[in-house]
Amino acid sequence: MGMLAPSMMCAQIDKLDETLRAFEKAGIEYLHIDVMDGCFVPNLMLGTDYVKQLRKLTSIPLDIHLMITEPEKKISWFDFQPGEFVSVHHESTKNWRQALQLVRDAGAKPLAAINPPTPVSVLEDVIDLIDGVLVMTVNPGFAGQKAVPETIAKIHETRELLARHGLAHLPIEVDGNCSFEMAPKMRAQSADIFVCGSSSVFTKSMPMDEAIAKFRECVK
Ligand code: S6P
Ligand code: MG
Repeated sequence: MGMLAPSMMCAQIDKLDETLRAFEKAGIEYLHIDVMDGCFVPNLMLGTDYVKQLRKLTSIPLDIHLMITEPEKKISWFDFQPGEFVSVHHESTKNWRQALQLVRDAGAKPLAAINPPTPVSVLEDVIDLIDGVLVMTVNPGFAGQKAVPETIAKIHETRELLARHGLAHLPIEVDGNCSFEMAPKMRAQSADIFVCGSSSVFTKSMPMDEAIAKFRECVK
């Protein structure tokens, strides 16, 4: 069964409470938080205070996606909690290992994130430090993009790499255009956690509870 991680940057701020209650009722597994610094990506989104406040509103575990330069210098700004995932991008730092280790030292579960052009082989550098992988299926920065087609095969390649290291059980998360059409293809390639944004859970074409139920069928 695939797990759902709705992208909170797609949530309407004036309906936040209603949305969180709907997620709790639907058994949503994680809340995906896009932290963007306007430098690693050309957009600004969600920060330390948002993360702190959100924890007070729900007990759904957070899945924090750091899209910030030199994350190793900023990890102490957050108060990561046990059970939370924190993704750190290969492309965001020269000190990838250090950044992932700092996430673990802070008590959270580090995920290695890779952008569409980045080869899966870079995961070899951090394989002993991670609790999973985030495969970006769009170039990070914005919701509502089309998946980069070449990224779909990278999901299976990632699973093979993990298996070679005896880590086939680790979760693979996919982020970007996890639509009703694309998600089954990603699931077939062995993705476990799906970031759900404007192309699924937050679609305007049906009520949210229907969209969640339909998406669950897509990633069974
Ligand atoms: C993009 C960000 C993502 C988006 C998500 C939106 O940089 O990391 O988490 O919020 O991809 O989903 P969709 O369905 O609009 O692509
Ligand atoms: Mg994201």
